[in-house]
Amino acid sequence: MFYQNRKIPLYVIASLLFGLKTYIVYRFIFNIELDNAMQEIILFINPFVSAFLVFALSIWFKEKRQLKFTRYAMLIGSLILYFNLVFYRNFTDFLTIPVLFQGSNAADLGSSVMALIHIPDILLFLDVAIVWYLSKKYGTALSVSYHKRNKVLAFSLSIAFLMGNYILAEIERPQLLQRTFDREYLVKNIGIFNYHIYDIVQQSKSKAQRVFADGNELAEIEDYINNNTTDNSKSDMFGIAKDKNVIFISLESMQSFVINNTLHGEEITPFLNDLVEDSYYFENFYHQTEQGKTSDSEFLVETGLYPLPSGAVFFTHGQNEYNSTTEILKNNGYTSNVFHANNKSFWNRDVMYDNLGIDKFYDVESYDVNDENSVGWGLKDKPFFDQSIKYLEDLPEPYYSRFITLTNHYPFDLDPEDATIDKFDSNSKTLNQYFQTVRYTDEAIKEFFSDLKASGEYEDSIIVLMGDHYGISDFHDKAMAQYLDKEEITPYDHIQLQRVPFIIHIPGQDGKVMSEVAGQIDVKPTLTHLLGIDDSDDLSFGTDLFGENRKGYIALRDGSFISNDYIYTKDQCFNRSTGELIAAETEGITDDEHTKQENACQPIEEKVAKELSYSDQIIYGDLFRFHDFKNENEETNESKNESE
Ligand code: GP9
Ligand code: MN
Repeated sequence: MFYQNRKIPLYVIASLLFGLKTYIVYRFIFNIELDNAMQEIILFINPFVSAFLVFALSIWFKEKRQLKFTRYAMLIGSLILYFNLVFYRNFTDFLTIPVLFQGSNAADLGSSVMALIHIPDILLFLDVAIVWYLSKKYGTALSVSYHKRNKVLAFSLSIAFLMGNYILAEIERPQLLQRTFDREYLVKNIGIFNYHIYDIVQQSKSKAQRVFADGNELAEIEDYINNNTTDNSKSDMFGIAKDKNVIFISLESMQSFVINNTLHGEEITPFLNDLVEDSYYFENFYHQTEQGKTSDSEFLVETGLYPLPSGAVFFTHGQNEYNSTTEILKNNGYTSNVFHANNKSFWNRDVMYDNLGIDKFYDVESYDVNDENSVGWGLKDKPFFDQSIKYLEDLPEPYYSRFITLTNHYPFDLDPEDATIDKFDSNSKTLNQYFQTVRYTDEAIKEFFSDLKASGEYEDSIIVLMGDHYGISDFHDKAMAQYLDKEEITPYDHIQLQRVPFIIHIPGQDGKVMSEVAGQIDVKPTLTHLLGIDDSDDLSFGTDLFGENRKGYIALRDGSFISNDYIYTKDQCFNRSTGELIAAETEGITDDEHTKQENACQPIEEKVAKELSYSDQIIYGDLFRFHDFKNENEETNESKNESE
């Protein structure tokens, strides 16, 4: 018989069958988006890599056990895949440990689970049946008894395949594991099984930190916040926008250097330049995001806490207790929603938005997206706003609605017919194109403003615009220096380039240019202040931008800071207005220089480090579950208690 003469071991058969099945499920049942050939290749490779990794382990067992191991691994693997499939049919998302064990998602699924199971699904267990049958029929003829050397070889081979897969994935999506963009990306690149392992490791890490916290840490943090970052004074702006709708526009990758600036003698952002004339425009406003990019900026706005030094807090701590801007506004009569034409699981938004109390997320499903109206990351900003208006008009007022734009996203691709300014000419294609997509977004906002006016939404609203994070990284410093007409981009310039626009437009008011040092951490108290909401019991690290008693510095997530007088980064302390280096904190500096440095940056540097670590402690320990916020809504408390 074929098997007796030329044995194809069961673990190889299992790897091939299971790999093929997984691929078919990825490719034809999950709706995984593939943008290029590389992604196709990775998606094809990874099911076989994962399957081989598991089934090749069987060779370490005795011959009989090998078969048993293979059969059960096959069955368990198929069940995991199938559970994901059933979950996916309902939520277009993959299972995560928190979703599995707590929260409302799993409960929602319970009631509809029968509808999600289809009869032909039985075919997905065909390979299990085949392997089961073969192993029963041919028995140990299908097992192998390798020498130790060969076992090690097979194992090394499976690890080498895994590494190869990972390297390809890293090329395709740098920092895949650190940034944890999206579950779909992870599944697409490393496969569903490795994704589950990754998820388990991540969750256990944060669970352990949470378990050891008991809330005692909060007293000290509260003290710090009350003494340093709470400003109970009320400026004459307090309540100026009471009960108005809040339309908050997150400007993808928009940096301040494009505002009131020109390229080829033309304004880059003509509409925003006009808008800042009759708005409060904060020209020294810094983004404070890290790896979580857009989601980090949302986190800052919603919580007034700092995002984490690595990973995206939306992912790692999406189930924590927060006292969100949304919840505070909702307790003051607001409804809340987010408009963003991307898939809802990106940055774990679906889970996090629920947790923050957002009523409705108008994700990509709410939009008509086709080849003509999309570019790069998806729906272009103009049709995005255009299609959003109808939803906005129907919302119960007052509403707090956040819009997240997308076109001005790396790599800043744009259809030629949408480009209304010529590219820049430098060695950086990225920067060259950036000006065009920035201009496109500027035009989209202009159209949105006229639609808001035409639909009558404008009058009853305040419109807040904020850049989410930088768009042009250090990698393009040479081209950036060329554009800014500088010899080079120094560490001081680098910090100054982290400024993003922050514009508060209150219809009927003049506004003015505000020069104070400000950051995304300040958005929450500023908003509640304008809306006349008392948030004196909130625990967050920002201060009202119109208030008198500001903190006097803005901390960036890497410990750099901008104070009224200094800019500190990479162990260097600069004079903020001149950019002159005060003293480098290196060994061998003279005593005199050292004293200068100590008097200048060091006290703030210590404060910043302390503040960042307090914020991290709150998140890692999920400390707000030990605290009662006045504004907290009862429903959130109840559902939280259930899931404890
Ligand atoms: C994705 C969009 C862009 O939904 O917000 O994310 P980013 O890469 O900028 O964080
Ligand atoms: Mn972004």
